[in-house]
Parts: sequence; structure tokens; C-alpha cells
Amino acid sequence: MRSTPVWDLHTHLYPSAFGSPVPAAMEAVDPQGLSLWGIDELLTYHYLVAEVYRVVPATRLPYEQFWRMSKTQQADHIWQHLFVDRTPLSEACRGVLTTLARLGLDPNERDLESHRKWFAAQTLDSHIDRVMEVSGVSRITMTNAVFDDNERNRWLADPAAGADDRFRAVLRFDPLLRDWQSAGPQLREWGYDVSEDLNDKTIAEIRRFLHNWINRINAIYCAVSLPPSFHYGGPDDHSAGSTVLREAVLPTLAELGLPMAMMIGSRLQVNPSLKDAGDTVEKSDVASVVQICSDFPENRFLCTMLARENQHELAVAARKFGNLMVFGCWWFLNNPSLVEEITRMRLELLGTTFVPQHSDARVLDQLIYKWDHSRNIIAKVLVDKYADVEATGRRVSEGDIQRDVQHLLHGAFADFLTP
Ligand code: RAT
Ligand code: ZN
Repeated sequence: MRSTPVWDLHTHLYPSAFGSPVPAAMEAVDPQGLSLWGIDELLTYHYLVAEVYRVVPATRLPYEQFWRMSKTQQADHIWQHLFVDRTPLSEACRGVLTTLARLGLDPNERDLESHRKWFAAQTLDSHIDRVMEVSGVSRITMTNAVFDDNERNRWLADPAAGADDRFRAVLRFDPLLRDWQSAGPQLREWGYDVSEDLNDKTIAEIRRFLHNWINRINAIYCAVSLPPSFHYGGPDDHSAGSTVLREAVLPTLAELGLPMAMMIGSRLQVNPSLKDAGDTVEKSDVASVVQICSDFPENRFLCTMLARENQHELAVAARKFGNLMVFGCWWFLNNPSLVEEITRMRLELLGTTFVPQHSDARVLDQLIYKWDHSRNIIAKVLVDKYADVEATGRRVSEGDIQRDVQHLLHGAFADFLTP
């Protein structure tokens, strides 16, 4: 489990060609750069922004004041309150310590400057290699948000930006399914002849848009995050989102042989002052996933859900549909107790036919802790399951274990991409 390479199927990481706002040895800083790494980015991860507002509330530090602070000042604030004044017990805090320790830094060091010095002496490309080696990640899948101006313009300016063999691209287009009212005018601005009405011409133009961008970035799948209220009601469901999904997105993906990833259950911006940390979780509708898998047998679906309450029903759905691949313990589920419970349940219902984890890393170095922690839990669950099998008298060989682990960390996803 520790030495088998992982194909991480969902991250928010980028190759160095996308620019980096982090100071590094002999490298130019790109303030809007997308490739995040280093100690200040680790400390200002949105999971930790939410946590620092538990201990220094907005009545003492108004949100606007926090967002006006420089990245270094924000990191100092989080370090002081979560790592110096308190024991860093939460999973996101512990993750920073695991990361520092596995990079050879001292997790007892209270002086942030010494960590900063170490990171500032690295160069990004060699640091990417180092982090991949330490974390055992052999391939990083990006999330390429085409409706994000900063990212889209980088692809347009440098078509080769994604050509780094360590990375793979994923076309992400949430507004297309969540908000046709604003996605339509955007497409028009980009030269696609769409109207508000989802007529045949408009559907053909959405398909052309998808083809163009899938080809431009060489996407290995397409992805959306859907709200807890997401509902798909079958062929008679004429809501804009369902129409775009049924008539434009899924036929395009079936034609190209690419899977569609649905990440369902995040309710956006319940506290907008927290920015990326302001989203929450609510229970979602597994019946819609079942309907989609049944209505589109020519398509393949990757699915993860955010609510703990949806996990059992989703795993059962995967028993019914070979075109459904359940993956990951997403965001608020990425805590040891929940990863263990969910992985155990999935193994019991699905054998090894699921992808137990993805990192969702936003900061390169997070690959280290996300995979270190997850590998330990997946191994613990497997040990129990092998013991149960051996209790029947059936022997489990080292070769069996190697094959199973390789499948869980790499093969299940790779095979699903190219069946
Ligand atoms: O887990 C996260 O970091 C979230 O903020 C989201 O990025 C989520 O994973 C997503 O891809 O929408
Ligand atoms: Zn994500």
C-alpha cells in the first residue's frame, strides 16, 4: 500500500506553465498563477480558514480585514492560532504536520520563517517531482474550469500549457448545467451561436463548444459539481440543466468515449464572507444518479457525493449499473473516521470495483498528507477483510494483495477510462 503508485483522479493542481504566485529560487512570481505550493498556501487552505474562524470569530477579526491581509499575514494568523496557541488536532491541521515531516522538516518547529526559507529555496518543477515521489502519486488529474477567465485565457495564450506528462486535464463546466441563464451569454461572447431557448441550433453549438475545449485541453473526462437539489427526471424533464445534460453533454461524451464525473451535494456560499470556505453539505438525490445511469447506458459516470447519508445508497446504485464508478471521500468526508467507515462499506458491497480516494489537493504539497493518511486507512480496512477471507480457510497471497492494491489505487480508474 505504501509503495504502489496512485493515479489521483481529482485535484486542483496545475503544472508550472500555469504560473505560480509562490516565491521560489530564481523563478518569477505570477500573482494570479494557478500552481499553488509551499507553506503559506498550505496554511491558508480554505479548510483552515474555516477552522481559524472557529477560534478567532468575525466579531474580533472582521472578514474584510482578513481578506485584505497579505497571504503571509493570513498564514501567520492561522499558524499562531491553530498551530502555536492550540494543539493542531483537526484533520486539516494534522495534514500540515504530516506534510512538513515527510518533507524532512521539523513538525515541532514553531518558527514559521524557517519553514518559509526552506520552501523559498526550491524550484517548482523539481518540487513537483519530489512531492510526487514522497506521496507515491504517479499521475495528477487537474480540474480545468473553462468558465474561469484566468484559467481559460491561459489555455488560449499557451495551448501547450497542459503538456506536462505528470498531469492530465479534465474539462469542468459547472455553469452549463447549473446556470444556463449565465452560461448561454458567455458562450455567445465566445463565438457560439446560442440562444436562451435550447433549440436544435443551440444544442448543436453547445456540442461544438464541448468538442473544441475537450480537444484543446486533451481532457480525459468531463466534470461538474452539482447542488444537493440536483434532480434528473428522465426524458420528460425539460429544465434547462437536464436538457443540456441529455441533449448536448451526454451525446458528446458518448461519441468521444469519455466519462462524465458528477460531484453532488455541495451547497454553495451559505457564508459568502468565508469565500471558498463558505460552502456546506446537504443530502442529495441518489435516485437521479440511478435514472441517469439507466437512461444513458452508452455513457460512463464517475460519481462522488458529499453527504455521509448518501454513501450507502450510492454504493448500492453501483451494484446495479456497470457504467457507474463511485469514487473518493470528498471534502468534509475526508476525515479518518469517515474514510474508514465508507471504504469498509464499499469493499463489502463492491469488492475492489471502486476508487477509494482522490486528494482534492489545491496545494501541491497536500498530496503528501492526503495520500499518506488515506493509504493507512485503506490498508487497515484491507487487513481486516483479508483476515475475514483467511478465516474461511482460503489463503491470500502477496500477489493477491499486490493486484488488489494496484487496482484500488490505479487500475480501477485507468480501466474505467478505456474499457
Ligand atoms: O474540496 C474542495 O476543495 C472544494 O472546495 C471543491 O473544490 C470541490 O472539491 C470541487 O471540486 O468543487
Ligand atoms: Zn475538488
